[in-house]
Amino acid sequence: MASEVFQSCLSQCKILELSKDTRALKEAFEAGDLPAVAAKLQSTLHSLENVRLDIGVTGGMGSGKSTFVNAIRGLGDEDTNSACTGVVEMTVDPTPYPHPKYPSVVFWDLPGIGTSAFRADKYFRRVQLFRYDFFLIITSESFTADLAELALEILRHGKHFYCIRSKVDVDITASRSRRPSSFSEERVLNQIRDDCVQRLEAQGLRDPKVFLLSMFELGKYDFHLLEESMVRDLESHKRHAFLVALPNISKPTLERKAASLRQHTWLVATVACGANPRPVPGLPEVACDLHMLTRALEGYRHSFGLDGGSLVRLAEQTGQPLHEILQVLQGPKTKVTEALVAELLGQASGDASAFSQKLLNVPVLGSLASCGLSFATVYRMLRTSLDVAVSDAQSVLVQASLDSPDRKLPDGQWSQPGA
Ligand SMILES: Nc1nc2c(ncn2[C@@H]2O[C@H](COP(=O)(O)OP(=O)(O)O)[C@@H](O)[C@H]2O)c(=O)[nH]1
Ligand SMILES: [Mg+2]
Repeated sequence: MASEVFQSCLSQCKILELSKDTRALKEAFEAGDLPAVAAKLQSTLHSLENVRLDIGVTGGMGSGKSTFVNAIRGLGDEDTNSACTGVVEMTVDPTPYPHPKYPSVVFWDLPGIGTSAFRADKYFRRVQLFRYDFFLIITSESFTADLAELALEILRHGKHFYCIRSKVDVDITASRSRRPSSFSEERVLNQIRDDCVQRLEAQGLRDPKVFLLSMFELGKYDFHLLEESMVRDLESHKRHAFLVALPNISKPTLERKAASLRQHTWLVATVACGANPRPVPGLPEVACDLHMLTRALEGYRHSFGLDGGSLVRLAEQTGQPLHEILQVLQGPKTKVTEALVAELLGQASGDASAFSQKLLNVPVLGSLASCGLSFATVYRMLRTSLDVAVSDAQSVLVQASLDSPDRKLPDGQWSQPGA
């Protein structure tokens, strides 16, 4: 466990660059100056929590751009702050849609492409290309020359884009009903994918990737591949913001999110023990910032869709009674309080002292001897709470899919419940 923590410290190097003062941080660490380390990491955490991410959603008219902007934020088309959707293209100007829980992650619903006199450079001047971290280009039909031109223009500016072919549910339903004897879902999907790739190649794009989606069942088809690509291409601090904000629609998403938050526990534990530590009521040998830990645990509930608002929405979307969803939770069923955090710290302190002994033998952390037990207790409590949140999120998804067996998909994926 101790070496795992040390590894985790090292893997934070990229994140630490955010503090713009890595050398001072290293020196403070080596001198065992925990308050100095904590102060620097506090500003790192603050930057991580507030990092801005702008995602441009563009493509054909009526292709599902606005529906995607809603679904990726865990919203239905009729929820408050959802983008207007419908058979008529509604978006005239770029419209920002901040994530309801993480407002610095913004999805931009961009005007659709479909006029005869299209010019990619003009379009991007109008929507201000430089504003976006990356683009999603969506079409519900073949990729046209205009869409390929759009992609090439994005490339010219050194930005990433991802091509999405939407409404594949429609193709599958049609194929199943029209040609039932020879129907193969995989074959239909491969045909669509190959056609899209060929058309993009014919327009001069090299090795294009196309992701097949249904905006009505976002977790299905190629969503996990799309997510994997987007996450891989983002810088580390933006990657974390993006992952935390993703809707909890599939097991792979939950696992990626958990891995990113796990890397964070070290940062949170250091700051909680180093900045404003106070003895924990009923546990005087442990000193930490209970308020900060309460926020961290609330953050886990929100990110995994276990907070009251998300669970109520999920119950509405799936028709499952709320009390049945709540029954499967092992972790907190209501807002996290400081009293609960103190209780969890008490449970974690039982086996933390052996762990803190091991920690003291780890170079770097050994110099923080004065807070060894507090750090070990807090770290252990955070890791356990995170594991419980991940397991609760998985149970909730299974529970949410019970009522309608169609919702449960192979490969541990689920169709769309809320964020
Ligand atoms: N079957 C199906 N319909 C979709 C999908 N995505 C969007 N739609 C429908 O297509 C229409 C246009 O969607 P919208 O999001 O408004 O398209 P936009 O013009 O690109 O923003 C709406 O009636 C949506 O409900 C999808 O993946 N599958
Ligand atoms: Mg629209």
